[in-house]
Amino acid sequence: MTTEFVKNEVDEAGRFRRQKTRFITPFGDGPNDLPVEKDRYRLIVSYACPWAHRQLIALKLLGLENVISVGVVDPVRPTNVARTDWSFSLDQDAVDPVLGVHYLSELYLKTDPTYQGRFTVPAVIDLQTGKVVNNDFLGLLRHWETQWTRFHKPDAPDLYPEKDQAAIDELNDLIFTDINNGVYKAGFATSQSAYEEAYDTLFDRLDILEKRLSQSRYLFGDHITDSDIRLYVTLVRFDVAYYNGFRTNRNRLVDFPNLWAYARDLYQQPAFRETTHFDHIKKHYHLSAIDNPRQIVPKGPDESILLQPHGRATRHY
Ligand SMILES: N[C@@H](CCC(=O)N[C@@H](CS)C(=O)NCC(=O)O)C(=O)O
Repeated sequence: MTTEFVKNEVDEAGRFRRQKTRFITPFGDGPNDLPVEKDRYRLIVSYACPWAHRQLIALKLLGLENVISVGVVDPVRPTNVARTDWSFSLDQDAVDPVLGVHYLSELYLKTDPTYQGRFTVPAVIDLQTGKVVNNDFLGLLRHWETQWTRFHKPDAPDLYPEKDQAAIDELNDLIFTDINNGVYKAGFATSQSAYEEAYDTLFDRLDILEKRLSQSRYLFGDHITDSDIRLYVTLVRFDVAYYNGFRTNRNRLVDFPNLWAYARDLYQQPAFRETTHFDHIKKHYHLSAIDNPRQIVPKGPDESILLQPHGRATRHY
């Protein structure tokens, strides 16, 4: 498996340009919205995928994990089919127990037999039809936060507080464009200049956030918000996958004092730790996402250092 699968998403200068999201119908109470109903949907994720990981963190923080069911694909892409796909080979008989399919592509093609895009996670399936109704990797998080409030647990955090919404949106743009997607732009670039452009921007933005996190525990003060979830999913993959796999190697996460302590702070909270599966992350990136002809998965780094004290809860900023 190689980066071949993104070949349609590279421009003439070798820059990675992500495909447009196909299924974006929002959740809500409007006539054309997806109805907000318990036990109606199944969210298909890969634990390796940062865009899917952010959904799992939000579901747990908000108490939605018993409202929306979750199916997990094998982090290693199937090699017994000619297409690039995700399989349910971790499940008994390699079949998703709820949807009864072997591959994610079956769900996309059942929804639209002419579908031409990549078969991506996260994908929300309507259990009434077995079809993909939303694979909006950017918008889904906001839906759980703002449209699913009637099912939030009583002490759920407000991940998108009204007073900070404009600032959160602005910071999220930077986090998405230059950090979350920035690592992919570096990793999937097909020219030296496109790679270096992505690399320089990525580290410039990380330097800005490093400074910002010297002044507050989280990105917006002392409460976790949507932006923290978005940043965490890239940070926690940084030294394990991106640093060598995507050549984002100016320095490691552990070399940034504040970003590293901040990542430990988040990791030590159940919604983050319990959804972080390093075995899936390492296998996916090193076996399926990057060229690795000998298919050897790096043994390190030592992930237990994420449990070292972070000191951020008691620090004065
Ligand atoms: N839906 C978005 C982002 C989600 C995404 O790229 N997910 C990755 C895993 S992190 C995926 O499922 N890729 C499948 C593929 O490229 O075939 C996209 O279309 O680019």
